[in-house]
Amino acid sequence: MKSLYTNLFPLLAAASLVAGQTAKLGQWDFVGHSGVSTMHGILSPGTNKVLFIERVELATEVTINGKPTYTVEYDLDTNTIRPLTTISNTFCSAGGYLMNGTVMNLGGAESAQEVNQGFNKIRTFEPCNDGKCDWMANNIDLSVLRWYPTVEQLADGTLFILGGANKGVAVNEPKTNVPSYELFPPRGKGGSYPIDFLTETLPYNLYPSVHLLPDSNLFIMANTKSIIFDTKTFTKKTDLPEIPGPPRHYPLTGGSIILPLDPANNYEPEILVCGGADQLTANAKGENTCGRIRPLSKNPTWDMEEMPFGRLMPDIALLSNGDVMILNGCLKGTAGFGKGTDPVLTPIMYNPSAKKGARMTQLQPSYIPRMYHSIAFTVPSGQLLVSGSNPNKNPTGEGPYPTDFRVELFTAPFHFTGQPQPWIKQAPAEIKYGQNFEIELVTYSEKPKIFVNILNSGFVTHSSHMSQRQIWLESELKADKLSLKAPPNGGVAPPGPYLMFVVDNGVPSKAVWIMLGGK
Ligand SMILES: *[C@@H]1O[C@H](CO)[C@@H](O)[C@H](O)[C@H]1NC(C)=O
Ligand SMILES: [Cu+2]
Repeated sequence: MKSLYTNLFPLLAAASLVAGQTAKLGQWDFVGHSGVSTMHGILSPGTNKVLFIERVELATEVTINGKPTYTVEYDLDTNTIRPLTTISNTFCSAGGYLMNGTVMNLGGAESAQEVNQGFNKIRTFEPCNDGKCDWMANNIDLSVLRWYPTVEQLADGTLFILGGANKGVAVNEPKTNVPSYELFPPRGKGGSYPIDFLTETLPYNLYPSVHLLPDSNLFIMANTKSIIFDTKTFTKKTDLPEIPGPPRHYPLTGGSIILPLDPANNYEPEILVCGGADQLTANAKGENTCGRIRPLSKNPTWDMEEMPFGRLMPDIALLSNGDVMILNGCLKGTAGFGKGTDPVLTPIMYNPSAKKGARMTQLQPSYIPRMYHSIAFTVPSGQLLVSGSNPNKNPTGEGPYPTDFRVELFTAPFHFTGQPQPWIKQAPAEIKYGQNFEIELVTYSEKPKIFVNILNSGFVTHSSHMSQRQIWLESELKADKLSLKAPPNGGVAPPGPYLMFVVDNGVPSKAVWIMLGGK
């Protein structure tokens, strides 16, 4: 069989050569095939499975009853795929969790290959462990067409759906711009409401950055501008200073993240924005700066730092120990089909609590270019899933950057200290805001030094990690029981499913799923 996979096998030998350096630099493992090109990815809550979603295109190898489909459930235990139904075209869509753990995927593109248009469609998925769940069409549509919108979960669990374009575009413009937001579930009469910020930030305002702040308001960024948006009145509250350097959004795509929130500093939020491209040409240079800002401080300013190299289309992912990985992407060009070159294979580990200048460490390079349409996020094992790359209009094994179906797991250096991982033996399935609760823990260290966090790995697409969030919990160790306190409210941690990791002397456990909610 002539398969898109045939170009991979010589590379496997190369992977094992690096084994000796794992302790210091981390380790890449090629674990399986994604079947579809992994343009979007999200964990299926309560399971060890991931949902991969691509766009409707030619030549996918995954079918249901002989018909191609464009989304699968990937099982991390067996590294196998289960084809799911394509309800409507998911091309450049967005998503997240409802507070009961239902997975939402919304927005998209025109009808193609006998699949309905998805611009204003909402698709839902109720997670399962029995192989019986599938995508379903939601009975309410979005109120307008949205391609490249962003979704962020609000403090009460509602999804805030922002922006996009009313058709696929290389660069957004006034006639394609959708400068509005809407909520899911809709409130009152529903509908979309205008937001001037998305007019002021043309043309670089697609997949805008949106991060929920602990005061329940939103940090919104597009192009070089950012604001705080009040979620009671749904109006702009404050303008923040402009980030130095080039625009940071599509097609000059950079990445952004809210750093882990910590009760030790009263959950003071910090936003980190890295990478992008310096101009809208094929010769554009990957931007090498990161900006970091405290949006709720008295005088918010962008504190700039340099990465060892530039990076367009970075994925910025939270790791199980609270460090941040900056990976994937390339050094030259812009986002879009065939528009990026010179892959950056070396990931950066960013330690948010280190001093400026000492935060970034270069890790083991991958051997797979992860260009346009690739993803990365932390999975229940505590490893980072890295997949995708399809800068081609349709999947192809040809060209400088063939469509890549290899799923990798990256195991970070902190797993190779020689100390066994702590083990969460027993934990509640659900916790309520402010609740004190206990978990049973097995640790192997002589002097346990325990920290616990909960993590939402987010809905990941196009360098955008929607609703990605990590919160440290107050904790106290008594014999083999660990006393913990749930986050105080939904501004700190919106209700819904989280992975909970215990970190002992820097070594994280595997995660258990926990539902956060209630009063
Ligand atoms: C989750 O909530 C949504 C919206 O309220 C609802 O439609 C869905 O049935 C719920 N799912 C479960 C499993 O309860
Ligand atoms: Cu795209």
